[in-house]
Order: sequence, then structure tokens, then C-alpha cells
Amino acid sequence: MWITRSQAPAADTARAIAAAAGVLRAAQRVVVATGAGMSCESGIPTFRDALTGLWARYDPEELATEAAFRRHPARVFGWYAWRRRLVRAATPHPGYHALVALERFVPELVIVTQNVDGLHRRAGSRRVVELHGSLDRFSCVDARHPFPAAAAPEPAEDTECEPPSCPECGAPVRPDVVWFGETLPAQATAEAWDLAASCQAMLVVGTSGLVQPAAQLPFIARDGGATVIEVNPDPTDVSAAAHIICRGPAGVVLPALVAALTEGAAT
Ligand code: BV8
Repeated sequence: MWITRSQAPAADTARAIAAAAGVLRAAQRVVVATGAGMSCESGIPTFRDALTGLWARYDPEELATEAAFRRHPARVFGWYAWRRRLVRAATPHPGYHALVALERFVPELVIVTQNVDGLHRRAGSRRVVELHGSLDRFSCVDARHPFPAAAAPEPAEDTECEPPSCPECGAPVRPDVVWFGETLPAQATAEAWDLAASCQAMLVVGTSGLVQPAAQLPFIARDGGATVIEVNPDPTDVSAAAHIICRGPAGVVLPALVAALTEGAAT
């Protein structure tokens, strides 16, 4: 694992990383809670930044809700097709690979993500809990009959795109993501809440902590006695729950964390 001088974290962040490594070294179960900030060094805009170009004039609730899809199915389906194309063109940055490497140092490591881009799995992380669904799955909007992703239209340019119809019931097909006002998948939620309440350490990477109920996880972990470690270049609503704060980008801090654990293991 190499770190160039320009990528070396600032002194106080280096101290925070050393402290975080100490906590991770002693932990049996570690949860890594990630948000859109984890993906942006791979060129995937954060949720709010995804409202650019054709989509700039809409607010999230106008694109990521069932009501918006029923009102403007081609606009919403087109937005998701655009985001799928962005994700397909992206590659996991060193921070993702560092989380895969971290599995060697921790008996049990689980990623709990708000992201729908599938990059953790693509990087090779073994246990990933997707709280808000995935861009790679589809189902019809009424009965949620599964629909093969390979049959989902994907226009080459940023344009509105009519969703296909469900072969079983004829209803329009939607991406299998959790829209605002929709409840999270029951199994993923139960697993995430259980893991948060029983882990010894939680790494919170790249989330503003604004979207509920996912934003509760760091506080559940803290109340459960875990050490909460935030990785984010900016302060957030989660910072209040954090014991250790690593102010820096995921693509720099996470490799530095693994380097500290590797050095520690060598001495
Ligand atoms: C629900 C999938 C039951 C779709 C998404 C209580 C109070 C207030 C509001 C509510 C509440 N309960 C429910 C709500 C409503 C709502 C909500 O929370 N609204 C917010 C906006 C106030 N929640 C819901 O609707 C949830 N459902 O509660 O159901 C219910 C039902 C009806 C009525 C009541 C309750 C469903 C929420 C899920 C919505 N779906 N995604 C899609 O992607 O299209 S949310 C989506 O946006 C993402 O999945 C993610 O969760 C969120 C974006 O947040 P972040 O990931 O945190 O990203 P953000 O851009 O905000 O921040 C990026 C961070 O990264 C920043 O801090 C930045 O500094 C940092 N960063 C930048 N670069 C880097 C970095 N960090 C590290 N490295 C870097 N390089």
C-alpha cells in the first residue's frame, strides 16, 4: 500500500487515523456505514450533485418518489438510466480496496450502505447490506414483479426514457431503489440495526447524516457502546456521535488506515 507525499493526511488526521487503527485492531465486529461521499472519488456525483445537466432543475423529491414516477415515468426512468451509465463507467477507488483489505484485520466486517451503485460489491467486499436498494435491479411499480435488468432500456444520451411494461401485469417498470416516503427493505433494516447495536466500532464514511432512518445508525452504535469513527472532509450531523474524526476524503483516509494497521501488525 503506497501513499504519495501529496496524499499524506494532515497531522491531526494522521493522529486520528492512528487512534482509529488502535480501535479497529481490538474490535471483533466492525460496521462500515457509507453514503454518497464514498462514491464521489469514483466520479459518481453525490445525491444532491446528481441534479446536474438535464436534471438540474428538479429537486430530489421530484425524481426519487413514487408520485414523481407515476406523474413523469419517462423523466424519472431516464434519470436512473443516466445514473446507471455513470456507475457502469466508474471504477472503485483505493478507498474501496482498503475496505476489502480491512477484512483481513477484523474478524467480522460488514458494509451497510445508503448507496445504490453496487461499487462495494464490485470492489470485492464480502458482506454488503444495501439499505436503499440497487440501480441494478428492477420491478414493476404496482405488484413489484421482478424485471430482468438486461431487458431495461438504456439510452446512450441524457434523455427521458419510457419505462418498459411488466410482462405479468403491464404496469410500468421502476428501479428497485427505496424512494422518499417508502420504507426500507425489512431484512436489510433488521440486519443493519442489529449489527449497529452490537458492533465494537463503526466507521461512518461519506454521509451527511440528513436522510432518515439511515442517519440513526451511528447513534445506535454509540449508544450500544461502540467507538464511532467519522471519515468525511466536512463536519456533518453525524460528527456529534463520533469519538474519532478523520477529516479527509475516503480515497486517502481509508488506505492510510489500512497502512497503519499493516505497520502495526509488522511491529
Ligand atoms: C422512510 C435511493 C418511512 C434512491 C435514497 C424524519 C425526519 C425528517 C424526514 C424524515 C423522517 N423520516 C422520514 C423522513 C423522510 C425522508 C428523509 O429522511 N428526508 C430527508 C431528506 C430529510 N426519509 C424517507 O423518506 C425514507 N423512508 O422514512 O419511510 C416513512 C414513510 C413515510 C413517511 C414517514 C416515514 C427513505 C429514505 C431513502 C431515500 N432514497 N436513495 C436514489 O438514490 O435515487 S436517499 C439518497 O440520498 C442516498 O441513498 C442517501 O441516503 C441520501 C444522500 O445522503 P448521503 O449519502 O449522506 O449524501 P449527501 O450528498 O447528503 O452527503 C455526502 C457527504 O459526503 C457529505 O457529508 C460530504 O461532505 C461527504 N463527502 C464528499 N466527498 C467525500 C465525502 N466523504 C468522504 N470522502 C469524500 N471524497
